[in-house]
Amino acid sequence: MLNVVIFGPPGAGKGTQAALVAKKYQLTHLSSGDLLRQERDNSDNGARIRKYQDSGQLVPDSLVIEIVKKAVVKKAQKSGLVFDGYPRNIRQARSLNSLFKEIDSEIDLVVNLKLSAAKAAQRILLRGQTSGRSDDNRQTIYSRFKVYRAQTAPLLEYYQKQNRVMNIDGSLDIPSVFKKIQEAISKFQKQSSGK
Ligand code: B4P
Repeated sequence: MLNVVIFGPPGAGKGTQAALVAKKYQLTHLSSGDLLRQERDNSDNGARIRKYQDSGQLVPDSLVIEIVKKAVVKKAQKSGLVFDGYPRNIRQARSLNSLFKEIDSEIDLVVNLKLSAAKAAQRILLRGQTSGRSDDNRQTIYSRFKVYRAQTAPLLEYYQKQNRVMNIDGSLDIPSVFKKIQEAISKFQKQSSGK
């Protein structure tokens, strides 16, 4: 069993790396951004979710926490989970912690992808040319960064206190970042098998 959180600012490569980790280690990939986009298209909460995503603000915890909880309970498998974009504030982290306690498991590793705002913005604008995502534009990127700094980045301290954070240079190319993540997972697995 392995449960990993891929952490980092918007555009750091969370979605890209979470998909690679899920495939390699046979984990279930849970992206709160994707779950919210699906919910937006299929539920009465659609207009509310769209309003927050399009402005780069966090969708209210009352909605996100429930949606993620359902997905965790439904998808929790023996092999584990890889989270991308979740948790994004301290309330979500605490709720995830309690949920994992309920299923007698825990977050093993938080992979922090480090990337400058300038590089991340470049990537997001590039993706915006083809993604069709209404939040991949210059104006929204600015809000997404502001929200990241104010609400999400402080979570690192929460996980650092638990000794779970591995910092990785997210500015490298995709295979190089993935290689470093595999090294971090391997180190964690060796440490925990030696306990
Ligand atoms: P997300 O969908 O999570 O969007 P994001 O933070 O921008 O990350 P994303 O996964 O898209 O980008 P990535 O770094 O993979 O969130 C969107 C919105 O949903 C939020 O603003 C918020 O409103 C809401 N939301 C989501 N989760 C929430 C939560 N928990 N609570 C409340 N609200 C929530 O990749 C970016 C680009 O870089 C890609 O095009 C990729 O191809 C490219 N790339 C990746 N790695 C690269 C590399 N090494 N080199 C070059 N390019 C690379």
